[in-house]
Amino acid sequence: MRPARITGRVATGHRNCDFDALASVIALTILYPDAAAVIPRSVNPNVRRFLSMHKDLLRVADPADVDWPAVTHLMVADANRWNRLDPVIFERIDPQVPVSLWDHHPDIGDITPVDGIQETVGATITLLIREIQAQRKILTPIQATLFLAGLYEDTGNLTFNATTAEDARAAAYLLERKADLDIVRRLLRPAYGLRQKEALFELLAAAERLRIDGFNVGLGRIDISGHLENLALVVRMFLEIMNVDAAFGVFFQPERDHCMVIGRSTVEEINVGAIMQGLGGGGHPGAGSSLLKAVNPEAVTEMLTELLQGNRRSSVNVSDLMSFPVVSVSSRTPMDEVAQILRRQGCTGLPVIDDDVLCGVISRRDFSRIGQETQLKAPVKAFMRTHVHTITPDRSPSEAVALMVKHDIGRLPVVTDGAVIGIITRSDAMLYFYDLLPD
Ligand SMILES: [Mn+2]
Repeated sequence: MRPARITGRVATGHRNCDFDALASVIALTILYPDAAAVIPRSVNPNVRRFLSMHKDLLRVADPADVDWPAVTHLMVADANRWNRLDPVIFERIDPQVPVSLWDHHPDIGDITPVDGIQETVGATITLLIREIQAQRKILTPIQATLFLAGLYEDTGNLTFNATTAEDARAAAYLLERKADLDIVRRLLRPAYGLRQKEALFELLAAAERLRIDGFNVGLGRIDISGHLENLALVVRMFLEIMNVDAAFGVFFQPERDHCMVIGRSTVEEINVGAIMQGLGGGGHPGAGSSLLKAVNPEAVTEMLTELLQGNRRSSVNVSDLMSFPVVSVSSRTPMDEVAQILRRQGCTGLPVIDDDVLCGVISRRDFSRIGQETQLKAPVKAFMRTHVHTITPDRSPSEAVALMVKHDIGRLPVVTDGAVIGIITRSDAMLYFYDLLPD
């Protein structure tokens, strides 16, 4: 016998349902016990495994079990666009029905909610845990485990840049509620099979390496036949194996005339979500995707390259962080005088400039090569390093740091047209990364 059709209040999440979406929908049924949890027909493989194992413990329904015109309140979690939900919903639901929305995506979608919470945190489940704590609801260890899987999946175990302090507090709360880490790890184990391996090898063979604003970007396009799950994981591994800062996979399915674009980025300068929006998709700065229909994959790759090139973040560069005017010495300056200047300026090194030409760098470290007192009277020329690494003012702070780390130096003279116009130190760049710069 078919169960009675669901009416009234319904909670649902996005298609290709992940643990964050599933956890958030279950959390909504804890907050609103009269709501039915409705999971889209398309779920990701890890979630499908979880659902089949926990069938008897979780009450979830299929969109086909719902009498959509008789739904009086729709609660949406982890998506802010109608086209992210199961298509039957938008087709059949009464457009006047009030919608509540809980979502952590930074973009603005086309679902207009009457209430809920939309905030940019690491995972939607964090927003619902806030409510669960406020209402002092009790969680079972199974629920806590599922919620932690959602939280870890969306925040990369709290390491993605979108992770907030509240996400970490939510994780702590779930551990107190007896979330099982063994199970969480097993749930999140990547589903990497033979077909994913083939796709990865093809992608690597087709890979192009682009240089975008000082960052390395991997880009590959391959044809795939039939449905292939977990392409996001393939792109993630593509990024790691190519050892690039960001990676994009363009997957063309000829028989369906679909083109799936998936991107991953590990640097804030390359914002995947913004690039995917340019392709009609969406996502976060670190991860995003877009599904294009009836397009020429060649044109998609070209457009992606253009968007990447246009993504250049010109807001902050070395010229904004450097100090100037530059305190420098000439190559004839005696070492004891250099020591005094260093002490007075409170810095650890100075450029050596003769007639406006940079000829070396002297740092506190170089004083260790002084053997006898008399050498303090010797000119800096004898102790300075003449192989000097410099940077131009239009480079990004990350590039400056990368250069300094690579050559184990604490400062870079900023040079334009052969003249030193400033100096950037490792601490200037690091203060910027920690958002400690006065603006
Ligand atoms: Mn999410």
